[in-house]
Amino acid sequence: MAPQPQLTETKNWNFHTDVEGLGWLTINTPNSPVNTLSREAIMELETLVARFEDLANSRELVGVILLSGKDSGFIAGADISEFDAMSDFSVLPEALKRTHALFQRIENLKIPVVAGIHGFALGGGLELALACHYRVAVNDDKTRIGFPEVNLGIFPGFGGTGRSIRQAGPVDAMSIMLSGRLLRAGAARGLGLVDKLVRHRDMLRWEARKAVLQHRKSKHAGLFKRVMGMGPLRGYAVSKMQEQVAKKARKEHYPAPYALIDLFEKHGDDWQAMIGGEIDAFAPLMGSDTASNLRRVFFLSEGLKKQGTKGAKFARVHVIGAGVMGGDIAAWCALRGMAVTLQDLDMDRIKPALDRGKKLFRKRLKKKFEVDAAVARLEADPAGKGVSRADVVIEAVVENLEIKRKIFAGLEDKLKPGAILATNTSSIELERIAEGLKDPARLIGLHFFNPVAQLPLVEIIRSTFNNDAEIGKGAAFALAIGKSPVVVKSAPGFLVNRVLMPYMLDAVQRVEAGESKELLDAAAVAFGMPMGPIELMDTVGLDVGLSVATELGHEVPERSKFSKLVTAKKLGRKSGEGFYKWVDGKAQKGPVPDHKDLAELGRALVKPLVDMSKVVVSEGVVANGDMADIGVIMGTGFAPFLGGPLQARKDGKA
Ligand code: 3H9
Repeated sequence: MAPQPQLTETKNWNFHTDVEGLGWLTINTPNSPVNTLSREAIMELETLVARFEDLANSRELVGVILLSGKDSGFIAGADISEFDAMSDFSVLPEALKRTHALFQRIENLKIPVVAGIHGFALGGGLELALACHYRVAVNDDKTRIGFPEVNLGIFPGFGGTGRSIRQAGPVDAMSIMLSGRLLRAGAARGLGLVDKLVRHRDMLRWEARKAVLQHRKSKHAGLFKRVMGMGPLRGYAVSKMQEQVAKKARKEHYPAPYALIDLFEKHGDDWQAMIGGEIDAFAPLMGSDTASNLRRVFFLSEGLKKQGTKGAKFARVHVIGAGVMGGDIAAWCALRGMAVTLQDLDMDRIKPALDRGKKLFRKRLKKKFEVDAAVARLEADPAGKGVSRADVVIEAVVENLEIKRKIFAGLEDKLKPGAILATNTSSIELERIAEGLKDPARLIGLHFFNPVAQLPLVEIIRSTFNNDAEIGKGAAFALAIGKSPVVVKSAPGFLVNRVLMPYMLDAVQRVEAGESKELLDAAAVAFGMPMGPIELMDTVGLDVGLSVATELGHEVPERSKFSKLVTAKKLGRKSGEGFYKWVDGKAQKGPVPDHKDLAELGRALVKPLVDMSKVVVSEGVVANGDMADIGVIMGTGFAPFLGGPLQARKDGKA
């Protein structure tokens, strides 16, 4: 009897067979821009897999091809919005066991199951793909493969720990899981996570079909890689991993990578035992405050992406001022694909910025032709010809009201209709700059942070003249260049400088009163800050710190050490000496004196920052506490595992 055509549709899946007896399984999560493995999707898949088992037994199915029904990508992982319910320990182990069993049944199917990957295959999505027998992926700019779980305070929980080790070997698999870094398809192929590459998405079905018909199996689960997990080598690998992880995160703040290393130490020689061990090690992580706060940070940063005028397009940017900020903003925009003109008084002033741009391109772009294209996109423009063609004009000259006003007066008539007009001022009220314009509503603030390439935040400064339209466009532009926008009222110090300054000044005063700067910096780091306040002041520059402090109304006595250092041009990192001496970009620190409770001292140190975060919310500088939390995390690096200063205060942690 000829096989009967099959068609099953559930909320998340579509399954049909074709005349060759191939089963096409497509995932399409309803009401979501990305596919996720929700509990519902997993339960539906259980029913489908039972069907595959029956059809395979009756030889009505030759193989199954798993694809995504969405352009956005393959599968973005388990559904993170369900995790709060899953952090209930009593349900979690059962849920994990059930998914483990399901993935094992897929692996045990007698017929080949092939995953066709385009776009994002992350976390649980990659784990499902790894339970298939063969993986084909599109080798383009959009495909990204990896395990971002550590960023959520957990590690892979659907069998990904063991299966990635089986495919890629322990060293590479652990490195991917511990770092959360995402791979391009070519790199994933190199490691064995992917078996075959195709150039375009429309070749995916064809290649996957071939793989099923030829009964191809992944060749990567080789003996060599299994051996690498064994014996004394593993002990060495474990100590190296611990060393690497310790450089980035403390165990008490981010337990997940440490728990994953422990799991590897116990079971790294047996990928199946590793999968089995996942369940017990996973549950406490999922229920931890760290994981809950990191989920909060994830959804808050997702929320930032929702801002901005939809469909706004930006192709050309003109930056005025080729100093550190202007030059680096211009280079960043060119890196992110914009055609940029950079204006300053003469070529001598522009050239260093172009050179820094080249360095950035070489660091961030892999291929020579990409670097060359970025270099070509960043153009010196001493005559300012780019203004009339630009979609965005950003002024980043010295903090001097008269000079800024003069520049803007000359710009207004030359601008393209609808172009954004912005200043990168960090201290001058926007209204005072805008006053001189024919249309003051046009000027917004786009406040970038130094170093531009490293800090994700851009404060979108709103003056009393602005309408939602200008602010929406500003936010859309920040997103277009890969930055995270937070809208902030034009008020002295905006958000980030306003909360940072009392924190840094309090630490400076403690040093002046005789406390050890090394101790204070170590205490802040023990609390969870990326850098201590004194090292930060040296990094920002003491002159900059002093001028922002003065603008914000803080009194810094002339006889203070701080003022004296500025007068003596000991400005911190950039001059080679500030509170610390600096050699090759590193603060030369003395030993940290003993202290009974570093973390407690750290809490006391960040208190002024936390208190000021509350004040800025009550003054309406940012829309609400969530915005303050995510803005402060992105602008200062404030301990993400605490969920932001206000969340930490609510939880009694700060
Ligand atoms: C995991 O898999 C654990 C397992 O090992 C074990 C579990 C027990 N869940 O960012 P976008 C939403 S952990 C729920 O604007 P993009 C997102 O919130 C998971 N929702 O698109 C947004 O919603 P809305 C490991 C998710 O193109 C919308 O989709 N995976 C999820 O800029 C669009 O997102 C990750 O950590 C999810 N997994 O970036 C990946 N993913 O429209 C997390 C996305 O309502 N996701 N949403 O605001 C990402 O990194 C990015 O979303 C992605 C796309 C790179 C995929």
